[in-house]
Amino acid sequence: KADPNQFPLDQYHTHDDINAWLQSVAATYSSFVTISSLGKTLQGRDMLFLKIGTPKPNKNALWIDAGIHAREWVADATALYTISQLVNGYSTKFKTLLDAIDIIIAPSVNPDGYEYSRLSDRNWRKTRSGPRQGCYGVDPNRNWSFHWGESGVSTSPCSDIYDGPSPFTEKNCQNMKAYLDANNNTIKGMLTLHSYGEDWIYPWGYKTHTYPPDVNDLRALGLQAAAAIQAVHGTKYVVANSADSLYPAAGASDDYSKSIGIKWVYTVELRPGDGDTANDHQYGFNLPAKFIIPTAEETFPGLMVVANRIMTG
Ligand code: ING
Ligand code: ZN
Repeated sequence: KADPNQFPLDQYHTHDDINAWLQSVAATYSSFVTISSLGKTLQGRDMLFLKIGTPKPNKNALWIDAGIHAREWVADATALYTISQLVNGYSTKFKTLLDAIDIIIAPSVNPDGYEYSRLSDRNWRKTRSGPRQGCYGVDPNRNWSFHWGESGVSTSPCSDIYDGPSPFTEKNCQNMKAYLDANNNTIKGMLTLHSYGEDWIYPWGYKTHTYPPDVNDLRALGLQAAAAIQAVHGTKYVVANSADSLYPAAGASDDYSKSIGIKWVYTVELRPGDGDTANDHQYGFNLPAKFIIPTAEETFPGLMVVANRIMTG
C-alpha cells in the first residue's frame, strides 16, 4: 500500500493520482476515515470523497468541496492539504473535534473539466457536456435550481457562465445535490473552495441586498474565519455577500445549500498570488505550485473556525 504521507502536497496532481491518494488515505486511516463516491461524471470519472471522524451515529458534519470550477486548481490542492492535516492530527489536536463532528471532503467535484484544464485548455472553467451550438460545457456554479437563471448567467452554450438548458443538467451537480439533499439533517456547514479573490462570501448570491434571515450569524462567523486566515501569513480576506460585493449570480451551489437548510454556508475564494496585498503578484487561476502550501496553510484555520462552530452547536 502506498504511504499517503509520501504524496507531494506542494504539487498539482492528475485526477487519477488524486483518487489513488484518497484511497491510500482511507486504507491507512481506516479506523476513522471512510471513502465513498458521490457518483460518476459524464465522462465516467469517479467523484470520491472522504468522511473523516470517529465513527458514531447521528453526528453533525461539515461539508467541504473544491474544484467545481476546472481551472481553480489551488482549491483542489487546498482540499488535499486539509485532508492531510486532519488525518495526521486526528489523535492529537483534532481529537475532540473529530470525536464530535465529521468532516466530509470532496476535493475535486468537476474532474472532467479539471482534466480538460490540465491537458487541453488551462483556462477551462465549465463541465464538458455537449456540444450545444458547437460549444461544450455548462458552468456548474450556475446549474443549481435555486432561482436558476435569474442573474449573472448566460443562455449561450458558448459562454463561460452558461447556466445549462435547465437546472441540474450536469452530472457532477446532480451527484453533489443528491448527497447534500440526503444528508441535510446532519450537514450543518457547507464550504465550497474556489479561486481567486481572497473573499469569504455568504448568501444570497442571486440578488443584491437580499439575505438569509441569519445573515448576521453568517457575517460574524465569516469575520472570525477571515481573522484566523490573516493570522497565518497576513493575507486579508474580504467578508461579504456575494451579490453585493462580487456580482449577482444565480444557480450557485452555496445558495442551493442554504436553501435546503444548511446553516453555515460560504464560498471561499482563495489567493491569486503571494498573499502580500500591498505588492501582490496576480497569477490569477494559474497560481504557481510554490504557493499551494502557503495558501492551504492560511485557509485551513479559516475552515476550522466553521468546524469548531458546528462542534459547539
Ligand atoms: N467565483 C464565483 C463564481 O461562480 C460566486 C463567485 C460565488 C458567484 C457564489 C455566485 C455565488 O463566479 C469564481 N471564481 O468562480
Ligand atoms: Zn470558481
